[in-house]
Amino acid sequence: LPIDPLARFRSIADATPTKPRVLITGSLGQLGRGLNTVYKYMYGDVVTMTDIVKVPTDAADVSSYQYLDVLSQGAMEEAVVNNRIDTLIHFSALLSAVGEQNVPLAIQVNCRGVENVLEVAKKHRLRVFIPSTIGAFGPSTPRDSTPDCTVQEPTTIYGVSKIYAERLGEYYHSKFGVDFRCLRFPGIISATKPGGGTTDYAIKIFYDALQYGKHVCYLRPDTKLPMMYDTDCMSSVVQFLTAPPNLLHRRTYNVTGFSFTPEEIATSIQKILPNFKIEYNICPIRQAIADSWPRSLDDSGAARDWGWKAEYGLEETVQVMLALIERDMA
Ligand code: AKB
Repeated sequence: LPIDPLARFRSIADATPTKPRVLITGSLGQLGRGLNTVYKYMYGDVVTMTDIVKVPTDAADVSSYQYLDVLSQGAMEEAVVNNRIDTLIHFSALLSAVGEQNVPLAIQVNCRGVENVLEVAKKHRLRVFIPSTIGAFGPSTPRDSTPDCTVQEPTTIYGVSKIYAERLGEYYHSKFGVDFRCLRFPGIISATKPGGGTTDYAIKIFYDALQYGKHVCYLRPDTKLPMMYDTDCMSSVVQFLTAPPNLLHRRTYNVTGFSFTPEEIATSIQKILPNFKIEYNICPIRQAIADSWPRSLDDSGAARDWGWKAEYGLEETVQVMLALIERDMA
């Protein structure tokens, strides 16, 4: 692998030896299992993983798992009390493309879920992390080097619900002192299944490249979007959650890796797999969403305040994704 994926987590754990007790909602989605593995590496068994589906039988990495529907505040409180939780990481959400297909469910999960999380955090004095997204911006936002503080007029229910999470979290922080922390993620590239987003092509392209030698992309070849590799995403979460509160000048920060178009990522894959081909069959819904989002994010606020820095660029990401998926397929 081009980068030692564990070095950063070792130094964060050394600098902050106090073990947290963490509950992750939606932990069987794209990011939860990876974050559980990171925490296990840093502090041992400190995570209670929760979700509403059965753990896949081959998921050897899933430990301390329990059913939790984020729409039940009582059940969430019970899980927090029984497991002596001090840090709640709220990953449950319907993403951008799937949210447009079921707006009432997106409102339930994304808005009611956040309300429950913040109430439980207030009552039990929890540190709480809720991810936001480039989807919280819209067509009237400056699309290049989008700053932390700018116009936010999203056109998807996902974006609307994420602004609600940002603002409600900031409100609970200033009104009730809840230690709310929020990062706006770009598309996350991981060797795990994504769940109904607009940036999902940037994962599927690797599986297709190795399995079929060809990917049919639902976005135009020149659609530039900001992205970040999985390990950088994990380290942004643990680094931000261990940052002393006095360093934080805001509670919601942009973080990002690098930006590319489908054409550019295909060219990078072709450097390793010369016969790989990309074709296009545009999905108007996902294209319209992508066209309303930033092309790149300015994350200098996170860099300045708590030392955030992404390590993976496009070339490293392509190398590591192909290596991991090839290993899993073997
Ligand atoms: C999506 O595409 O909906 C997500 C995101 C950028 O928030 N991956």
